[in-house]
Amino acid sequence: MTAAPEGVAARAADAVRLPDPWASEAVTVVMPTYNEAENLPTILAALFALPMPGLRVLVVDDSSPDGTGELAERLAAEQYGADRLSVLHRTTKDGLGRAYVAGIGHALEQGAAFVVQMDADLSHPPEAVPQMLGTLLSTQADVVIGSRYATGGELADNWSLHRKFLSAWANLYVRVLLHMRIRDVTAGFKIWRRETLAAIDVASVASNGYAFQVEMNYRTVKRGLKIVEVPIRFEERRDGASKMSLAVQLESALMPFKLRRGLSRKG
Ligand SMILES: Nc1nc2c(ncn2[C@@H]2O[C@H](COP(=O)(O)OP(=O)(O)OP(=O)(O)O)[C@@H](O)[C@H]2O)c(=O)[nH]1
Ligand SMILES: [Mg+2]
Repeated sequence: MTAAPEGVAARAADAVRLPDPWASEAVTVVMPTYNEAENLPTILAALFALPMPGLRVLVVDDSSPDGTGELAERLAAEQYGADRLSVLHRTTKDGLGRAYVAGIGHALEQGAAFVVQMDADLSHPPEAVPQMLGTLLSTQADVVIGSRYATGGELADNWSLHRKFLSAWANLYVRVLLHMRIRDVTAGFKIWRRETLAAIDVASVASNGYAFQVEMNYRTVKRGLKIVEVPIRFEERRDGASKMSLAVQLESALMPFKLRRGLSRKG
């Protein structure tokens, strides 16, 4: 069952409290949005309820017809302040990967020490963010993945059987083809150190959709960097429509072969 909006923020306020200076680290959540106006106020309320005073959010909106970008601007001006919430407006919807490359680049320019990748549809539990940062710092990992398939991780019961099957199949396929020992290799919920993003040259990552997540992992593994998974419970999107398309699925199916042959620009 999906929790009520107040429940999401209450759980966030109750999240793991990190000791200082960790609690106050400069963390930027980069959140791509396309028609997420129904979800945005809830996810932002939860993120800003976390006991992490250094946390900022950068919404990367591709001119959503439902006004998500303008709503984010309004929330920044009237509620959270431009120092905590900012919006990167892009003119065309050209996929999750492009939005992330632009957003992560922007967050690094603005001085983020850590970057969180997160969906806006309430699939990723905001209260896991402090735990993921704590794990990153305490295990000296280079990236931490919020993982549906690590021991203790969960998938919401209402995720359709079709989506469960597709996700499990995609994971197996990628792990076997690319020899990566990551349990949730297509996960979109992660926290990166800025040094890791520099080391994998995020600006040159070419793929989009789920393949973007895979290419980021592949570059990290190739450089011998350390990936740690933290179990999370993944919820079905609360409101709004899915942007999953056949193009996204086809790209995900082909990208592992490209990566294997080193065809991705800087693989
Ligand atoms: N800026 C931008 N954001 C996007 C684009 N495509 C998807 N998103 C956002 O990326 C996040 C993940 O997309 P989803 O539609 O939830 O994809 P999914 O999780 O595979 O599918 P469902 O949860 O079933 O809808 C959401 O916050 C979307 O609004 C895009 O082309 N541009
Ligand atoms: Mg989603």
